[in-house]
Amino acid sequence: MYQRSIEDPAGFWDEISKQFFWKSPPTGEFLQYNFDCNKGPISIKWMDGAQTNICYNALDRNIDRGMGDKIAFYWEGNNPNDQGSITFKKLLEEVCKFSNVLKKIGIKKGDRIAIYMPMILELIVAMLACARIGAVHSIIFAGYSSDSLAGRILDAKCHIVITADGVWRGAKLLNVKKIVDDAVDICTKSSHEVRTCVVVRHLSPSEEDVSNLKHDENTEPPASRPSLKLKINWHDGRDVWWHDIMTGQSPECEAEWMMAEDPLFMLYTSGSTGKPKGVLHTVAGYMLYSATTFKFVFDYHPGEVYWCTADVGWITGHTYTCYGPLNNGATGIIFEGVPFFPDAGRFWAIIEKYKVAKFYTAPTAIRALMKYDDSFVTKYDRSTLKVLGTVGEPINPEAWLWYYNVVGNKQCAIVDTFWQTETGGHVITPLPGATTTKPGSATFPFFGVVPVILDEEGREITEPNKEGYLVFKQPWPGIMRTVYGNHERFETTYFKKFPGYYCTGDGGKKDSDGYIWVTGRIDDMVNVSGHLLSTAEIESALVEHHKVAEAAVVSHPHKIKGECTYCFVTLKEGETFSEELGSELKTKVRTKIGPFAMPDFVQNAPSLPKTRSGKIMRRILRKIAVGDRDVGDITTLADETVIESLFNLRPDDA
Ligand code: 6R9
Repeated sequence: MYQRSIEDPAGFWDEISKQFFWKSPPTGEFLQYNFDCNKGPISIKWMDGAQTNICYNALDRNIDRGMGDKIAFYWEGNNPNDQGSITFKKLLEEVCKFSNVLKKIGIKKGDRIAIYMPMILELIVAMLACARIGAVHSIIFAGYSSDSLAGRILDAKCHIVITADGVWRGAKLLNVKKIVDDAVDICTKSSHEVRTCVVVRHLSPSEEDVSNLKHDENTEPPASRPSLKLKINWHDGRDVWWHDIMTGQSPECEAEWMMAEDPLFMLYTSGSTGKPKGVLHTVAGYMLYSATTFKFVFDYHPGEVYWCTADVGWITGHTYTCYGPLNNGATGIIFEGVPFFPDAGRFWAIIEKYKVAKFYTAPTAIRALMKYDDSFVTKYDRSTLKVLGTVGEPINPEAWLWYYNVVGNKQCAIVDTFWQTETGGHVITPLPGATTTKPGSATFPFFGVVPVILDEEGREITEPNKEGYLVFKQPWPGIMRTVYGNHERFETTYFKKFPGYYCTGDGGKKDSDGYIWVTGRIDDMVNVSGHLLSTAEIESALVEHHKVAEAAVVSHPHKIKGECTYCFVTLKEGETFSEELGSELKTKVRTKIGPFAMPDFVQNAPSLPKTRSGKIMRRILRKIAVGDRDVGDITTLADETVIESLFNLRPDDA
């Protein structure tokens, strides 16, 4: 199948497309593309001219196939006593009602909708409703700060935000609505109007709750919903309750028939310049690719329960919590909580509770959980498990083996799936039961994907184990089509360095058996717990502090997170560095970008190692960060004494 998929991609995917519903089927040229920026603008079109709707395929098509009463999602709350579920039929009804809501408030095909929500079923309803009426969803992970959220609302010019009042994350109660309020204020200051904010009542008590609940405000762990602790502000005229606006809506809504290459959603990912890029995916190609990778990589069989722990706010949640599983009629789980609440056995408890067969998580979670006694895992029944997946960063063999031996009890296939927000779905991955795996290798390309390793000059490296740039030679249906509002940036970021190839930004090598090993980012990106952060973005947050003149941020290895950030800051004349200032700067980054971006180390740097032309030599900073005195070639360095002084100023815990 792989051979056919790369020799005749159009024929291969045409056959697969027959499993879907088309209002008007693909008839013209199945694939048209230009991957070479020397030959003209980069463009990728699959099934151009065909008409379909991904929400219709995910719901109506499956209901027509007799799956109406099947559970589409279980919902597992942060509190183990909080749970729910929704069938395909009920999900369609809710989606149609919310589609009608969106239409009622004036949303039309092509409008962008910002979604900032915790892991609750309404999040799925909201995104599918957008897809149903042709609105472009822009989901922002509900862990981003109000600044980051505002930046994304502004970039996409969203006039509506869908959110919830709050969420429990472990023992922490987060006021989600407050972050949205602050973000909307920032937008208003930039003369952009957010007209409507739809709020799901998830935790905040209604008046009736307030009078009925005898709730000890200081009870920990948190009691079940609602919580009297959560108090939100309300902006009349702008804010509307989800349940109010849904009342009386018809549970039917005809799907908008979308052109294959119409936009489906955008999702922001870090950019090396510091400004996030709105990665744009289109309807039909993404539908084919998300569904097909899901089917083969998890070897999904009807009746199985599948669980992807990723938040829907990341691409993994888009493709492998929502669209991929639903288009296969699979039963999934939406988990609101965190792996350590109430204790480090939570993942495995959920696997037992729902008899999960296919499980998908991140290496950072595995590393964090393997520190605990194995009994946290083994006390739960995991005999239903068949495939265990990982994604987000390279997995170290030690974690891989623990996942295989302890979690999977040596009975499960491990699939280490390499892909990106930009690729839409898995691009390098084993197929369970079919691919012989090696711990730490993502193995081989998925159907339609042609990976190549290039050297600095753009020549293909054929020599085994020699590291180079990981690039792809031809498009697959799920590849991104553009950066929202900035096609030039799309071309420069991914296609300029090596004309004719899509450049991942990752390094990789092939071993003598042809297995691909992804070695990590080779641009100015840091992968913290599977989340890509741009060093430039962190640097600009740091220099916003009035005492900071210049900042340089590099990656530093971290036992659990994989990588973390190490920041060098040069203070303004007359300022002195202190531990206190260090913590203040960490908090600055946290509030500017989000909690997950908080740096682990901040070090004083009276001056930075620079080339004579003034470029910061990050290669040297990376060495200093880990205390490695073998700094390599320093002939281009303007002032050698800088190095010694920086070594002497390293924080004690680094
Ligand atoms: C899906 C997702 C993409 C970056 C990617 C790479 C890293 C993801 C990986 C992996 C090695 C794997 N990455 N999976 N590295 N092995 N199996 O994570 O998307 O958030 O856009 O991150 O993550 O560096 O370039 P995204």
